[in-house]
Amino acid sequence: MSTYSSTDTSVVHPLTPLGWNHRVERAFDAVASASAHPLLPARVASSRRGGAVVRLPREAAADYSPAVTKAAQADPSTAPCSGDWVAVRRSGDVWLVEAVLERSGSLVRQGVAKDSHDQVLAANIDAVLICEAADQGPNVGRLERFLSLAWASGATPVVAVTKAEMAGDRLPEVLELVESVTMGADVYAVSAHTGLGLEELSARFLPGATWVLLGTSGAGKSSLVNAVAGRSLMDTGEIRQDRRGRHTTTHRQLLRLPGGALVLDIPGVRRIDVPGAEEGVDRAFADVAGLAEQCRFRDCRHDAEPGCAVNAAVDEGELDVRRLERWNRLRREAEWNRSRGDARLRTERRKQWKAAERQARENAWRKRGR
Ligand SMILES: Nc1nc2c(ncn2[C@@H]2O[C@H](COP(=O)(O)OP(=O)(O)OP(=O)(O)O)[C@@H](O)[C@H]2O)c(=O)[nH]1
Ligand SMILES: [Mg+2]
Ligand SMILES: [Zn+2]
Repeated sequence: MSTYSSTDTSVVHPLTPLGWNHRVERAFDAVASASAHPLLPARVASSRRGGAVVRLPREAAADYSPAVTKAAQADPSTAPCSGDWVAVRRSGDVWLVEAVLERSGSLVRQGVAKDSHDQVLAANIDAVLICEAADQGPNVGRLERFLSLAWASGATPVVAVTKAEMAGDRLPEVLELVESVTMGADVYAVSAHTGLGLEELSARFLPGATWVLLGTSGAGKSSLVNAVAGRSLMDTGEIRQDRRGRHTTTHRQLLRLPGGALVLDIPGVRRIDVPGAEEGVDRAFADVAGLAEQCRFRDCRHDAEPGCAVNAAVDEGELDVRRLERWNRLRREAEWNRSRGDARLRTERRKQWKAAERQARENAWRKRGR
């Protein structure tokens, strides 16, 4: 049973300010019409193991239904996550998340745990704002990793070089370095302190679109959100001297900017492993991947094969050999993570198959016993 009819277009849906759209509406209607209970759509602001904070649009705490809990135990990446659209119902005094609606783009990193499940950082995102501070490098290897993740999400990556005022005269140099590894992604130099570049970047935050901020702790993500919003939506913090760093933002938040865009501010990430999707890596390294397509052999390893276009570009000084090495490393990592994922799937399937076998044997045994 759907409370909001999809045929009535005259009224603005109460969740429109939270990014509600036709795709989500269809997904919700499909779930709601198959449910025995009356369901409401809601968007997850933040989540933890046993429950989530959802917007209905008013904020409410919601527990997970047994089905959602069971699915999350089998595969943690299916658990409700910031940005998710869910179907909820009232059960006594509490809200229950009955289903997680199908996601569009989601930002996923490879889980570092042994079970190799992916970890969803943000769901249903349209764009990823990668924040890299101008005063600390910038670190091109890290940018390439973030970009690989962002491209794999299906959302549009945009790069913000934060704390730009701190680079002083070096800013053009910093930007040149950043732009040497950000193929296909727009780059903005911004400063939350001086306001530099904020107007240009803000123009990208279209109403109803969902952005997620990705960067290390202390990169200035929350400061940037506050500066764009013109008021303090998020706490910000000093950078600690110890390298491990404490996070100022400790849980994910879904915020609405004055212009109508939604922003997921998430805690800074230190370790970020690319998930098993080489496509993301190849999009981030479109220049190298494009060269690789011109190699004489389709399975060229770009070692010492004749007719290797990648090595030719290195020899001619057109491709930085370090970038080539980083591409190889990320591809190997993605390949490895995919194979781990495949192995896990195989193990799970074998378990399911064995359980089914056992069940069949028991059934047969019972029948014979009768
Ligand atoms: N000079 C300068 N400092 C900035 C700027 N933006 C942020 N900072 C400082 O950088 C530090 C970290 O900023 P936050 O916004 O808390 O960083 P964050 O990325 O949200 O960090 P986590 O929440 O831990 O992930 C704070 O001390 C800010 O004052 C800027 O544009 N210029
Ligand atoms: Mg923060
Ligand atoms: Zn080659």
